[in-house]
Amino acid sequence: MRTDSPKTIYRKDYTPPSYLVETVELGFDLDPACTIVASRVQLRHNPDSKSRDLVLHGEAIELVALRMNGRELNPDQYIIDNNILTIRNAPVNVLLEIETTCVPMENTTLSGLYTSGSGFYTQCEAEGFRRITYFPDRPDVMARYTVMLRADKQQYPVLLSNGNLLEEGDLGDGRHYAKWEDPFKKPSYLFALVAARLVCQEEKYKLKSGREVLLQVWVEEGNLDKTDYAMQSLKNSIRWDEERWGLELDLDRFMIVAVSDFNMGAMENKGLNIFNTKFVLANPRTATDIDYSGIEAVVGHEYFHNWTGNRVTCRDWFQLSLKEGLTVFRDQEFSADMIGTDSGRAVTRIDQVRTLRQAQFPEDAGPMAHPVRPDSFVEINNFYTVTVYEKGAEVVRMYQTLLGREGFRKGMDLYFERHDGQAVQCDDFRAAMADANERDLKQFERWYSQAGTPVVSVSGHHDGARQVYELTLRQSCPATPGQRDKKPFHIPVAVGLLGSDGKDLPLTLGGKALGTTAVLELTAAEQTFRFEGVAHAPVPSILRDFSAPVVLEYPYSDEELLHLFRYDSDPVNRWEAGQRLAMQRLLSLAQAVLDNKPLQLDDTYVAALRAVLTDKELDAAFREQCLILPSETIIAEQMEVVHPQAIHSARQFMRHAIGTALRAELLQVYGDNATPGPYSPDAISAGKRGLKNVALAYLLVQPNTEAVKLAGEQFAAASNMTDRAAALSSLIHSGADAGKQLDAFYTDFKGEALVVDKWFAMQGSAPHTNVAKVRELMKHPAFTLKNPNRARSLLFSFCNNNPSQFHAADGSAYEFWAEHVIKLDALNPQVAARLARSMDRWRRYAPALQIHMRHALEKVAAATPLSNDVMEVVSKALSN
Ligand code: B3K
Ligand code: ZN
Repeated sequence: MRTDSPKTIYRKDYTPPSYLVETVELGFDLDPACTIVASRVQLRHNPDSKSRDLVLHGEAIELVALRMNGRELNPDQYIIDNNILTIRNAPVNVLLEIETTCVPMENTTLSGLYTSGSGFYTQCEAEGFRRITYFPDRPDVMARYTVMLRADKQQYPVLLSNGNLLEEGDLGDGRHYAKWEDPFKKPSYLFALVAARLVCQEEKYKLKSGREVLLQVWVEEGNLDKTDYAMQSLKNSIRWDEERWGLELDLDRFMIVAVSDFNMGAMENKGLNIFNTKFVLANPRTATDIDYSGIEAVVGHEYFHNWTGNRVTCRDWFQLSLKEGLTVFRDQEFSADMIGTDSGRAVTRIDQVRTLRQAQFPEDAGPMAHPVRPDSFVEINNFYTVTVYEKGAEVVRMYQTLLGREGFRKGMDLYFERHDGQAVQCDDFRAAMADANERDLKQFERWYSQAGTPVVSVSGHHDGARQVYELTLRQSCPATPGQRDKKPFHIPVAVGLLGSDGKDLPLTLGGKALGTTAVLELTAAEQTFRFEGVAHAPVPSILRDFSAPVVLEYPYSDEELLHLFRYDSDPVNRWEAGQRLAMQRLLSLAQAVLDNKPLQLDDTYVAALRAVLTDKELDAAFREQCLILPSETIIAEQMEVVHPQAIHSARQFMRHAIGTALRAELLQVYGDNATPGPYSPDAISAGKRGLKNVALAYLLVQPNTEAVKLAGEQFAAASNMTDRAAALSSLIHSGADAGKQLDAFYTDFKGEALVVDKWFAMQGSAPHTNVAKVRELMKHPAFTLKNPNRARSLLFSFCNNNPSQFHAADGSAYEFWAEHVIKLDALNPQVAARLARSMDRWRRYAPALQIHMRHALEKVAAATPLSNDVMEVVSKALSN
């Protein structure tokens, strides 16, 4: 909690650490009420630093003893101020022996050492290690760790830490010990320990080199029937990293531990990944297709960090995207390669585009906008954002688009060759890419330094006489907080041209044949590209595969979009044409709602959708994507002034009109895409379930006997969670009376926390759930604010995924938001600050709503005490 006013940290103020750590020996006497931590740290003065002040961080811990080079230090020989312990003018070589205590059972922040259920767990990224012991807790201090754990044997039979187990045994007094050593030097944020009553699925696995490694997935008793998919995903990740990047697992043992109280998805601690149960536990009865693909992605992500993050780490937290953007890109490629088909790959890409538009573009246009490599922060935990992660991944993807797959691989190889074992910067990655390919990537740096989503406006001109088709591209980027004027970006724009028969034209630029997709490099504010040998005016397919994270403007006519929607050989742009057609209609419908005009949907659009829906040549998963309309949030981003109820009515009207007009086809598709037999999470089966369930949702936009019956039958007969949850969700979202099913679902699954989360989430996001209903649900015995997954399941679902109720005209939901941001903050500032972000875009709403929103924001800003985390978010929202 804040004691003085929050301090802003600037990237430009970086200075090297004054002391480097060679070795760390940690001893833990684990007790929930008072854990004793003894630390022996061997330090050496850093020749790159002028300062001889030895600086250690420490937070929420009690200092019991401090010895330097064998001598006890008196309180007048060091200063503790604002969580920083400084020993002035220390000698060149220092051996520190530090004894501290902490109270894991009272640590509700879930940062540092905490208890969950009956076990101990740690989370040290970004700055949690300082909540365990005094230490230079910064990522550019890398050291070798040895860890001794001591705990009651009955209660904590399993004692784990990073690296290899050296020895274990009894201590004689009912306690036991385990000693671990990590052979690799690492920054403190990668330290981890677990002490708990757990069981594991384990397996010996042979690497390509022939070396055998031990893989373990640790869970609480009773969950061993839900670890197969995580284990399989881990093995796939290991294999893929070897095959695609030549990167081998460097340890003899690799462990995953699942814990139910966790602030985010998972954590890549060296050799001991700690996971939110949500991204480990799955069986067909409890997990949906989306859960399965989430597990694959997150297991992959954390495993891939072993090289991109752990072996090569970040110099400082401003460089966070160096590891996160790159590792998200790697997990995206992994998931796409696991599906293996081009259209499956396209579906994963469509999902990524949707995430960018749903969350990253709004962030880039709001008060928390920041460059992929931020220049300042108050609380680093607020910068684990969609910009650093997902836009960061887009930036990495653009290197690959510009350099080609081979060129990109050369850059990766050089990056590891140069920087293995180091803590480096985003610039070092860019330099490796440039040097390995002998390319000038200077201008590309702006993707790291400039915030905001660039807009690329394109116009086309066909000259029949000269058989030339000209594309003129102009770029601009809106102002963001602290950055008014932006310089041009280096933007890869992949382009194809479609003839009137729908086929791709061969492309020639400056006499050079370029196949059917050309990557144009837009580097100036305006550039014109002349395609030669184009006899007839084509339809341009621009930004294929979403080749850059930009907003594309092109004055497409309906006819052109229908042409692309029908023929584009690039599936992402084919989908995109459908989204544009839908968006135009959604925006005019929303306007019609506001103007009190009758609502209508044209047959042309419905016919185009029908053609895709019934095209059996297309993968089910792709058809599903084409059927999903832009979300209410994405529509809101297109409007000058946001009226959430009008958007909701427009979208519901359109869904209902589609459901009615295509009833017969939807029923047919519903029947055709059943997946009888044992459940399999593979992409084809998941695609079928996805299409079938989106068809069901269209048939059930409003309650009607036939569809209610269909959903009821699906719910009762479902042999897997995907179908069961989809049926229940369709019922609830339609406003049908689903009381019976809701009760049955709860009764069946009340012992499965992750399923109970779904039960809350479905209700929180249903458009009939108002704030009164949410308050009532919070009284349910299964609800608690203390567990982040549970808090997110209801509160975040309501505040982020139920816009028509969250923005109720009387402002009652904003009051509710303020109340719970404050309540959560007292427990867990990181989770509270995430909820605080729900109000980011408040200035775009209708004036009457803005008044209530400002009031709610001011209420939070005035609360005392208030964490730096929440303070930073709300003060940025309120400032101009
Ligand atoms: N590196 C962690 C995130 C830590 C978040 C700290 N607030 C998970 C990941 O990105 O893999
Ligand atoms: Zn990560």
